[in-house]
Amino acid sequence: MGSIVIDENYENCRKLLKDSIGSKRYMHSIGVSNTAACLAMRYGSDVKKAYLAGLLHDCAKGLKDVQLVETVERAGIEISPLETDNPELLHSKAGSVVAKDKYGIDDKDILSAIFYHTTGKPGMTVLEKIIFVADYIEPNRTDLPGLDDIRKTAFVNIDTAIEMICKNTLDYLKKNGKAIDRATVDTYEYYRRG
Ligand code: DGI
Ligand code: FE
Ligand code: FE
Repeated sequence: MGSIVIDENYENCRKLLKDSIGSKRYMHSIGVSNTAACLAMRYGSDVKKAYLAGLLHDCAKGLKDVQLVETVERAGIEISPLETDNPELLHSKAGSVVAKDKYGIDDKDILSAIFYHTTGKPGMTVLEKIIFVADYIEPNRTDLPGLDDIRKTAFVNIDTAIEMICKNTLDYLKKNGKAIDRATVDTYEYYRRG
């Protein structure tokens, strides 16, 4: 770990995060970190890593579109035409860069969980799955279809929960005429097959 995450309760990290993403998004991040820690207990993953990945998963959310593009480009990460048209999708990839550069996170598992948290991907690691699911089910989330059922399922079979989340997201994107990223479809297809 780098210099910013030096104190036990990540006080520096929390202050920096709250200042850059605002209190509402900060509360969401706290919800994701606690939920991720619980899922890590259930699935035998590192609880502290899950907590920290959850806390920082949206750390790039305060960046403007041009900054998201710039951050991702600077790190040499390829940007698809769909991402160019929908730069908000880049907050996960940019988040892994920000977590490393600004928050001093070197842990590859944490960085990849942040990187893939929006679309997911086929064959996710346990920590990647945990952050993907915790983001959707954390206690501050409301008004999502079937949320109670997804919350319960997350602690029974996390792959089934991923399938349910992807289905909801795809339905939402179609209903609202939004562009669908290949990765979002691939994640659904992979976890649907079980
Ligand atoms: O950052 P959060 O709001 O906490 O959650 P997130 O990172 O999962 O982002 C959720 C948003 O991402 C949600 O509004 C749907 C959107 N999203 C997910 N997959 C796709 C997508 N948006 C587009 N345009 N295309 C996708 O494939
Ligand atoms: Fe996000
Ligand atoms: Fe989030």
